[in-house]
Amino acid sequence: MDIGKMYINGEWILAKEQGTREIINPANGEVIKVVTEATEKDVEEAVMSARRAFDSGLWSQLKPEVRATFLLKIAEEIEKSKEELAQLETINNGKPLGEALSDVETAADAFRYYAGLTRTAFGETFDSSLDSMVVKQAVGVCALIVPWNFPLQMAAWKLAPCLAAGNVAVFKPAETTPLTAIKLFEIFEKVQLPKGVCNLVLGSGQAIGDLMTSHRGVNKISFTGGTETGKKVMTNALQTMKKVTLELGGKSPIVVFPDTDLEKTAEYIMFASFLGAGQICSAGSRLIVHESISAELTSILIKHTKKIVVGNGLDNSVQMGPIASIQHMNKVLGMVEKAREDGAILLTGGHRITKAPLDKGSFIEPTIFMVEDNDIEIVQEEVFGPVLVIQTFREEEEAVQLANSTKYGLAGAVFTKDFSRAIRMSKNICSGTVWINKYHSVNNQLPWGGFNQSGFGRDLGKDAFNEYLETKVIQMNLSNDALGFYDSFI
Ligand code: TXE
Repeated sequence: MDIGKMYINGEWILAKEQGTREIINPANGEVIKVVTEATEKDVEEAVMSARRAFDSGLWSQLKPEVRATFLLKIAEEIEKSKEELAQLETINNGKPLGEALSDVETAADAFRYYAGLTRTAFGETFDSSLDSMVVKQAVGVCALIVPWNFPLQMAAWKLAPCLAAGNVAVFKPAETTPLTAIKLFEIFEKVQLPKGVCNLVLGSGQAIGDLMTSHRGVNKISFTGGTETGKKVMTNALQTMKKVTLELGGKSPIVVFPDTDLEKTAEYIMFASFLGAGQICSAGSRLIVHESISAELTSILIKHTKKIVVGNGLDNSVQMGPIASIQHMNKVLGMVEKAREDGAILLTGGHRITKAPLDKGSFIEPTIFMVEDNDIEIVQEEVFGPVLVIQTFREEEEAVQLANSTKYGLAGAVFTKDFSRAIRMSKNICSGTVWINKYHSVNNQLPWGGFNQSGFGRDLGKDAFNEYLETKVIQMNLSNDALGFYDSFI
């Protein structure tokens, strides 16, 4: 088996210390690839390669339309490799093929969208009395770190705006899901992205994350991952005052009022909670439902949740894949166990699936709890698995209070036919996105990120593009007059 390599300074290389890692298919536990595993020496080389590329201006000084052409070619190549990329994502992350295909389309669209924005890094000019201009320019070397739940899509969400704005990158996928990133870098090579502009390092966050986020040669960090890791990233970045974008965990509420169609709403709730086996930062993991409809909605949810087809994502009939790794499955099962100890009432699911052939993979039943105590771990902490907790409310104010009662603030949803209430609730829920009568719709044009401990800064939209730009003021002296400040010159 060929060892998967890193891409540094336009060359495919093995890690200097020859470490390797087995990449596992979470649907059956099989080794699908062995990849090289970086140490800090490799990160040093990658940052230096990026630094040289940025300082030479070979990318930042290209005309925007030329940079845009590269991005458009990348989008085209992603689309040409759509099937292969989706298959890789499914065998590496476990998500059903249909979800993987949609991720690939979103990734291609991100490169296309930011190709358009490349030409819009507008500054300002001020009238003759000021003789000044404000210009926008690339920030420099960006360390981009992504997790394992949307390996390709998040790579695109970070690399596309980074490159569009004229920056260069050192990119690290999650150590367990590097396969689509390797393929993406093959595309970069194919479209002849200049050497050193995008560098790929493969390795564990614990081993190389600290250097990536503290290196003096790095100017900006964009990180998506867990809140605790985000805090470490921020602490590291502090020493050299890097610009930081953090997209972290969530515990998103779904508030349901009695005036909704319960069957339709139930389907959205299941989609919110169980898409990606719940391993989505914006997963709707807390259902806050009006007490008058709680029993009926709960019984619809239980009935349909039991019918979710769980299995290998390569099988077209499958609706929910495995948990992305054994380690993470054990973490999720531990939280389920703790929830029971804490008094949450298990309504359905709650176990690892041990029936062959799923016993070889890391599969968990879609799980629903009813809870009364708002302070227990299963309500307050991100599970990042297919686990929904149900709480009830009487008054709208109580629903808002419950919705805003965790440390997170990434997303939320409200289901009601009352327009005024929908808007009022949207304004009152403290999160970066609020969906009304829908869930999980994300578009590359719309900024994506969180309030509170879900992070700060934004991926996507013009906001992300701007985060990869510095603002510079240039003031000009167009006269020949002397300054006249020191008497001795007069
Ligand atoms: O995340 P980590 P883990 C949440 C989710 C999950 C928890 C832990 O609740 O249960 O985080 O998951 C890299 N410096 N989310 O441990 O460690 C790591 O290599 C720099 C939500 O997998 O945050 C990977 O590339 N980087 C989240 C990336 O961080 C470091 C998605 C994410 O891994 C690092 C994933 C360090 N010191 C988990 N340590 C979301 N927002 O979608 C690790 N990494």
